Amino acid sequence: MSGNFGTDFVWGAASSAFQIEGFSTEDGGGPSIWDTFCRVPGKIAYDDNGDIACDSYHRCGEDIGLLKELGVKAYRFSTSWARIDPRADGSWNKEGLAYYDRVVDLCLSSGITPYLTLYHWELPQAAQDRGGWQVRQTAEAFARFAGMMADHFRGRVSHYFTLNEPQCTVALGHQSGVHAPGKQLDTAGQFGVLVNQLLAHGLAQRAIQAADPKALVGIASTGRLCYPETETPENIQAAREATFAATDGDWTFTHHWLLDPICLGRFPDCAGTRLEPLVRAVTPEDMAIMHTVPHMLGYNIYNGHAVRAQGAGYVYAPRWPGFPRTALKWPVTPEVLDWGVRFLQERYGLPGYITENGVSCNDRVFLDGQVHDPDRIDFLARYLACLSRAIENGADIRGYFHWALTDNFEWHNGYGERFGLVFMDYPGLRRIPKDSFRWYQQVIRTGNLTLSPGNQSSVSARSPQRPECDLP
Ligand code: IFM
Repeated sequence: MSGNFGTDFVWGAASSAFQIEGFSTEDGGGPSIWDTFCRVPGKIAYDDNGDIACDSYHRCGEDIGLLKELGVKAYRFSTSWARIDPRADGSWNKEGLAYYDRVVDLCLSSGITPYLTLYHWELPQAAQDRGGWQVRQTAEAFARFAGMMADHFRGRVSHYFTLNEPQCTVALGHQSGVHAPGKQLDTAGQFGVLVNQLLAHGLAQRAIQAADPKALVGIASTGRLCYPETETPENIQAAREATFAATDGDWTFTHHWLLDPICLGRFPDCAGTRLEPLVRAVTPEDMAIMHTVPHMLGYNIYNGHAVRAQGAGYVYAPRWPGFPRTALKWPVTPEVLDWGVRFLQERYGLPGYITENGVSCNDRVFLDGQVHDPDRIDFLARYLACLSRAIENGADIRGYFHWALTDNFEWHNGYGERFGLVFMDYPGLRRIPKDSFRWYQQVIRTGNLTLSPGNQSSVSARSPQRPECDLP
């Protein structure tokens, strides 16, 4: 099957600084909250840490060579704020910045457009010591950093994402505490962290545009998405409602609590919830800052919920025993790249990019020395077929960044999870392109989603895994 991806479609791959670079403090860089968090016993699986990671700090040439071989048009990577601005006070660490000059210049000389994420969770520890995302000062410091970056990279970088998945900074960093800085705040505290990130986005976008009026700015969002269990009008409406529901229970992991203020200038309607008084306390002046509409939205999408209409409301369709899951036990639900994307498009109407999508598999080197990952190929073929369907139905999705280019440090799961198209042979760090690397290479070249050149069976745009049975 060929996807409906036009010739301008931006095929890419993604990474983030802390997950691949290692050597945070080399050449004058400062520690980030993740360096600190990794030192707390029991926080990271296998007691892993980011000290070396994939050593991309020294091997970026090899990684960008792989991107070139893959044939991507764009590379989404993040710059470590702590490496460049270790005290988060605007005093530049020139050597840290020089590393990103190399990354950007290597991309450009390889014909790859850099899509630069300014914050992918590596908050300078110095900023955390002053209150981190619980204080407004961090938003202001981030905006200064963003403006300086846009000034420095003017003419070389024209696509920026301000923050990556602020939802995770709230939910994992300040609610459950499984991510740095490991806080467990109450609802008011969590909402404060969201507000400061919303201010950070608005102030940063303005600073970027002031420094480089030609720059395009976005934000990378994640959260719950739903799709109809079967495509009846009632189920479609139910899935839309479930996607954008505002409840006390799970507001932190939703797209709309981030994107409504940014794109629509208001918070979701949350009458009758604990959030209502918090929302009412936001001043019109702050809302005006938050309401800085981006040029593009980034969507990081991995899975979703099937929903069916029930009475005047909806229910999540139960997942049957043995429901397909990834190595991380995340459900495999390709339809989310169709309906989830359509719902986001309807609500925000902005050009979008899938800034992350991919799968963790139990990859290993086989006896033949290769890394065979049919699970990933099957996953991507299904998800991309669904994305193609969303585009066919009017969703303005302009690019797709596979998460990730290489296996890397998967936060509190350490190096145990592998999301890469390229296998990282720890600890020697030999990079071995997986079968999926070759498969994605031919998708980029031809737009063809067939599973393998010898297998012409078409890929269904729906999950064929649903068992036929009479059970309710
Ligand atoms: O590895 C992460 C990434 O840093 C943020 N989005 C989800 C990925 C997989 O968990």
